[in-house]
Amino acid sequence: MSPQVFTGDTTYFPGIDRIAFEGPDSDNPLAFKVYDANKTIGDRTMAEHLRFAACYWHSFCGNGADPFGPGSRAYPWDAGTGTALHKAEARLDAAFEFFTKLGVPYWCFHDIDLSPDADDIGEYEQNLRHMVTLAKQRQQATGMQLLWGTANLFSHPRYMNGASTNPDFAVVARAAVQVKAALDATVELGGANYVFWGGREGYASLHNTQMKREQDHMARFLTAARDYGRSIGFTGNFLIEPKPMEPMKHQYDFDSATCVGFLRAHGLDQDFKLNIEANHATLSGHSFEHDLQVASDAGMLGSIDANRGNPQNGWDTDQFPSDLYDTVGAMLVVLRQGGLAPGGLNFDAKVRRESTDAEDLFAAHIGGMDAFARGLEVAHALLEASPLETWRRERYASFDAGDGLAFANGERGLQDLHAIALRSGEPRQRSGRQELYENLVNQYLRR
Ligand code: XLS
Ligand code: NI
Ligand code: NI
Repeated sequence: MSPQVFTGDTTYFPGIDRIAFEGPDSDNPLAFKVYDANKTIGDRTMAEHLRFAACYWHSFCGNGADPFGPGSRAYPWDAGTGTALHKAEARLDAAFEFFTKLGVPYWCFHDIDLSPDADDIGEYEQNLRHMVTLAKQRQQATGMQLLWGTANLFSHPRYMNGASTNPDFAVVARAAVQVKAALDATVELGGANYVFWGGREGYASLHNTQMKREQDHMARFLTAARDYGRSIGFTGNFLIEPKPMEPMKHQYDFDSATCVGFLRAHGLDQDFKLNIEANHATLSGHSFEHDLQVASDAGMLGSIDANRGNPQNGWDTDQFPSDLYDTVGAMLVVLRQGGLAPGGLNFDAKVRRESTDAEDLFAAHIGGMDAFARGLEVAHALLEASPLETWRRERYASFDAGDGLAFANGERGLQDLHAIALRSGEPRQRSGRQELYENLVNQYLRR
C-alpha cells in the first residue's frame, strides 16, 4: 500500500528522510506517533482505512500570498529563469519526493496546478498532456495513486461570473475545455474519483441573477461531463464538493443537504457523490460531522477534504486538522458506513503564511495523519468495545417491535396512533443522556 521512495536526481527536501512510525513516546518531531500504516484496526490496516492524499495546490503552488501581501515562501522549484513548463517539471519532482518521503499513498491535483495555464486552448492542452505523461511515469516509479483530479474553473478572470453557471454561454463552453482535459488526465492517471468544486458557481447579487436558469445550466454541464467521462472509460465516482460561500456571496453547492437534493432533482445521484470538506461544513453553519452524516445517510459520502477552520474566523482558513473531537466524529461516520473507498482523506489544507520551513510542510501532514489515525482508533474502540451503539439502539427500541415497528413500516395511520395514545397514557420521560455520551467519548480518548 505505501509507496516506494522516489529517487529523483535533485533533492528538494534535503536532510529529511522517509517519515517513520516511532510511537507515542518518540520526541522526534518528524515521526508518526500514532499513524502506523500497516497496523490493523478491525478488518483492515490504518492505511486502508484512512486512504490519505496530499494535495498539489496548497503544498506545492501556494506560497503564502494573501490579500495583504505577497508570498512568504520561495520554493526552490520556482527559482531560476526556466520556462513555466520547466518549473512545472521541477515542481512535479518535488511533489513526488515529498509524497514518498511522507508515505502518503494518494495525491490530488487541479489541471492548472499540475501544468501551466494558457489562454490558447491548444497550448493549454499540450502542456497538460506533457505533465500527465511525466506524472504517470512518477506514479509508476513510486506506486503513488491518484485519488482525484479536477479542473480549476475559478482562478482565471474569465470565470469571474461563474463557469457552468456563467450568464455567457461562451464561458460555459470554455469551461468545458478544462473539464474535458482534466477528465482525460484523470483517466490517464487512473484516478479513482473526479471532483467538481463550484468555486464561482453562485451569485453576488440576485438583482442581476436568474438563479433557476443558472442551476439548470449547472445540471446540464454536469450531465455532459458525466456522459463524456463514462464514454472515455471513467468508472469512478464524480464528486461535488459543497461550500456555502467564498469566493461568492452565495454558492449553489451550499452544503450536503443542498447538494443531495440538487443531484436527485437532476437525475445525477447514481454517478455523483459528495466530497465533504471540514471547513466548508463549518462555514455553512454545520459541524464537520453533521455534513458527513447527511451525505452518508443519503448514500453519498464519497470522499473527504480533511482540514479545519478557525473557530473565531468566518472564512476558509484551510488549516491542517488537529482537533481529535473532529477526527473521532468523522471516523465514526466513516466506520459506520463501512469505509470511504474509493474515496479518501485529502489534506486540502495549507501551512500558515508564517510557516516558512520545508519541515513545516512535513510537520503539518504528520500532525494531520496522526490526528486522523487517533480518531480512527478511538472511533473503532467506541463502536466495538464501548456501550455507545447499544445505548443508541436502546434509545429507539420502541420502534423495534409492536406498534412502533408497524408505524415505521408505514402500517399505522393517524387514527391508529390516536387510539394507541389513548390506550398508553402519558409517555414516560426518557433522558437523552447527552453528558453520558460525551463522557464516554472522552473516556475512550484517554485510553
Ligand atoms: C476550495 C476547495 C478546493 C477544492 C478543489 O475551497 O476546497 O480546494 O477542493 O477545487
Ligand atoms: Ni477542497
Ligand atoms: Ni476549502
